[in-house]
Amino acid sequence: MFGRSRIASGVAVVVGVALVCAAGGGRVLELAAQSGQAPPPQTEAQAPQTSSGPPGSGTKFSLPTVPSNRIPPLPSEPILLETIDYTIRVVPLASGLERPWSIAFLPDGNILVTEITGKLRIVRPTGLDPRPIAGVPDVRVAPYEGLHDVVLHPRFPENRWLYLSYTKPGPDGTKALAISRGRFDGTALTNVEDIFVAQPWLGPKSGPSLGSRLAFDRDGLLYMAAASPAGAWQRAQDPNDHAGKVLRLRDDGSVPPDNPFVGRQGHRPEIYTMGHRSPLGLAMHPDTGEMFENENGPQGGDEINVLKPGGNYGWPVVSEGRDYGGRGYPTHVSVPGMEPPLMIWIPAIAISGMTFYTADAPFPRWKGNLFVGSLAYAHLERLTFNAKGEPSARDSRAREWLLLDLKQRIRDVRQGPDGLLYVVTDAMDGHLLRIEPAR
Ligand SMILES: [Ca+2]
Repeated sequence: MFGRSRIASGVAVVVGVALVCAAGGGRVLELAAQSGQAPPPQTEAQAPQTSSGPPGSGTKFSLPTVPSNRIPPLPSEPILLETIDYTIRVVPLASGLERPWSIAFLPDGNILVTEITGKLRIVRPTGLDPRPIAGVPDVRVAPYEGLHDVVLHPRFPENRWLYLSYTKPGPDGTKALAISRGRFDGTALTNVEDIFVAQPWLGPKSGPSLGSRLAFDRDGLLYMAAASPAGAWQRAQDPNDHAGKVLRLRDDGSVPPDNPFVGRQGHRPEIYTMGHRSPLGLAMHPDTGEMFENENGPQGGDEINVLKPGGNYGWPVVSEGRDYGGRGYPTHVSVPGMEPPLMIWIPAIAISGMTFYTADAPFPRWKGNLFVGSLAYAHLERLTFNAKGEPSARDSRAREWLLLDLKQRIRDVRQGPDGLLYVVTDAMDGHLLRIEPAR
C-alpha cells in the first residue's frame, strides 16, 4: 500500500512518499548532531504569508512553510552521505544567503546566486562576496515575489548578456513578472533593460504569482515559465494573458515567428504552452531538446510536464491534487485536450528547481537522470528513465531521495561545468552546497 509506484496511461505516480524516502534516502555517516524531526509535509502554496517590506529593510518575511527554528543548522565542514551509487561529500560553499533562489555558473569559475529578497550575489573561490552585484532592477519583495531566476546567454563569453526574471513593481501597488537583461562585467550589470513584461499587470489586491523560471533551448530561444496569480487561477486558461503560461522568446524578447499562437486572434504570441499553476523548474532534455517543466499542485499533484507547442496542461480545469477545501478536480485524462503530466507526486513534495545530469564524470551512473528539489520534504530527488524515455517507477533504485538527512528545503539544483551538482537551500540563512564524490 505504501511506497507503491505505478505507471498508468503514461503517467508515473508516486504514493506513500514517506516510505519511498526510507527506501532511497542516504545514510548519515558524519552528521550525528542532526536528529530533529523532518519538516511537516506542506506545499509551497500552503504557506502562511507574513509581512513584507522594501529591499534593504532587514528581515522581509519569515520562511513560508517551515519555521526557521525547525531547520537545523548546517555544519561548516563537508558532510559525507551514502547514496545508492556513490558516497558523496556535500561541501558548504557559502552561507548567509538570504533565501537563495537560483544558481548560474560563470566561465571564470565564479557562481551567481539570486536571493528572492532582491539581490544578485557572487560566490568566488574565496567564498561569498559581501558586495551584491550592482545594476539589478528594483524588484517587488513579498512572499513568492522578488528576484527569481538568473541565466547566462548561450554566447555569454562573447556578449556578456545576463538574464533575470523577477516581480516588477508598478504604480499603486501593481506588479508584473518580467525579464531583465544586462551586460555583466564581473562586478556590475550595465545596459539593463526589460526585454519582456507580462501582460496584463496584476492589480494591487492580486495574490502573488508563485514564481518564474528561465531556460534557453539548443536553438538559443529563451523560455519563461510564469506562474498563475494565486486566487485568479483561471487566468492560466486565458490565451490573452501571460499568467500561468510558458513563454518562448528570442534573446531580445521578440516573438519567434514559429510560436504556436502567432497570428491567432485573442492569443498572446509569446505563449508556448498554457494551463500552468506554479512552475518552479524548467530544464531542457539533453538528447531530445524537449523542455521539461515542473509545477506545484494545489494539495497533492505536483507535476513534471514535457512541453508540446500549443499544449494545454490543464490548470485549473484539471489536476491530480485537491484544493484546500478538500474538493477534487477532474483528472487530466478525463477532459479532452488536456496534456497529462509525465509524472506526479501524491502527496506533493513541493517540487522546486530541476536539472538533467549530463556529464560523463564524476557521476557516470547518474548520466541522463533528472534531479528535482523538494521544499516540503526537504530533499533532492533523483529520477531515472527507461530506454523509451518513460519514467522508471517500479524499481526502488529508480527514485532516490538524497540529502534527506540535512533536513533542508532545497530550492534549486544545477549541474556545474565541472560535472558536480550544486544546490541552494531555502532559508533566511541559506546555503550554496556542492555535491562531489567522496574519494
Ligand atoms: Ca497539469
